Amino acid sequence: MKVSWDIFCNVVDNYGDIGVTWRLARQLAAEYPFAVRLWVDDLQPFVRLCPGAQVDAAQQWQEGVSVCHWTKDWQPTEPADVVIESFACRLPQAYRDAMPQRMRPPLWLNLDYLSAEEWVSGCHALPSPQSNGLRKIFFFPGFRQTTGGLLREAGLLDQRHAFQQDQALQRTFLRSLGVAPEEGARLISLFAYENAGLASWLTALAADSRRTHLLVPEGRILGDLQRWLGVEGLRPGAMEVRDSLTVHVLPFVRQEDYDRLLWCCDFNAVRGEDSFVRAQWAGRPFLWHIYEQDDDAHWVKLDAFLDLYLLGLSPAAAQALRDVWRAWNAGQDMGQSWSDVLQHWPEVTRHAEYWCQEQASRADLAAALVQFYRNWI
Ligand code: TRH
Repeated sequence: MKVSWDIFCNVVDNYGDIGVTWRLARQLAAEYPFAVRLWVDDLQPFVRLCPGAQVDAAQQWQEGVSVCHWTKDWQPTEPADVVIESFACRLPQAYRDAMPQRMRPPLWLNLDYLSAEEWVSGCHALPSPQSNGLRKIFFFPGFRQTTGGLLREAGLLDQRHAFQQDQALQRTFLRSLGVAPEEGARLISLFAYENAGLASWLTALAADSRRTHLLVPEGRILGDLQRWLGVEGLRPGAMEVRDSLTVHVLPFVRQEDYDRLLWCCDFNAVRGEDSFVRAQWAGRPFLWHIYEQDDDAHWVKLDAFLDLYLLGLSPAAAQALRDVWRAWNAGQDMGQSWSDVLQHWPEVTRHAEYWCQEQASRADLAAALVQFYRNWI
């Protein structure tokens, strides 16, 4: 009998909750002899990441994962050997009650949000007693040896490397998205929340001596983009040119193709949690639009990541990156900080690959979860 895993995902908003849990579920099913069920309470965003999926199926098989619609009228279900509630979502009461009834109660884990803050190391893998008599383990992804690591599929970096070496493959991929970049142009992808700083960045790119192609998957940033361009109703396939800047609006693509997009680009603007990690595996410099939290808690998270990420850069390059990231997240003028980053372009590009390799030298999140389970039984 295969070891069974249940992963619960409550979609709060955007794509991050399902993005992370779907990626984890797929990896566990593909790389280990496990039976994996993913319970999702909203299938709409799932279908965007996995376009072959059905939005109204109570249960469906996708890439070896049994994807189940988690509805309010919960039907009695035998709990799995390992139960993961993601981002502190609340398991159905009947399921919680059934967990201690199993002959061997499940390993119960809460998969937490990603943060580079130091306290994460101290809280990772700590148990907490629950009302059903079981203990729940708080499992934290992270960037340090003392955390649960980052999601990274087997062979991901080899695939990425092969793709980045193959110009023809990249051109074919970009053509499939309707993009044919000019020789020597800089490629930048842009995935972000609404951002008042965008206009100043676009102005700097348009005035640059080097051409830029800006590739923008449709999403929340389109309003700011339209305002700067002075157009309305931008749709995937739209292309606009302003001096040195060519803007392409792309469709929202499946998760694997989003990786390829990041791999093609010289610089990636990403957001949230999952695209933030994928940009790091792309080995290219990037800009993170962090998910805003109450009481400005996200600034602490942003600085904690920068403190780690910038280690090893020259003081001037580190300052340039810190300034551009802070300006972007404050929605402030990007002109000066972007021009400072351009001054250090070779160094920040080398550093992105160095950071990627350093992070990849640690166990990935799925491997860390599996090891934790094996130690626990
Ligand atoms: O969508 P997000 O803003 O999700 C956020 C964050 O996860 C945040 O931490 C969380 O608290 C909040 O949701 C509720 O950003 P994120 O995490 O990058 O997720 C986007 C997903 O969409 C990711 O898996 C990549 C994927 N994606 C595609 O598959 N195709 C695309 O074309 C694009 C642009 C993204």
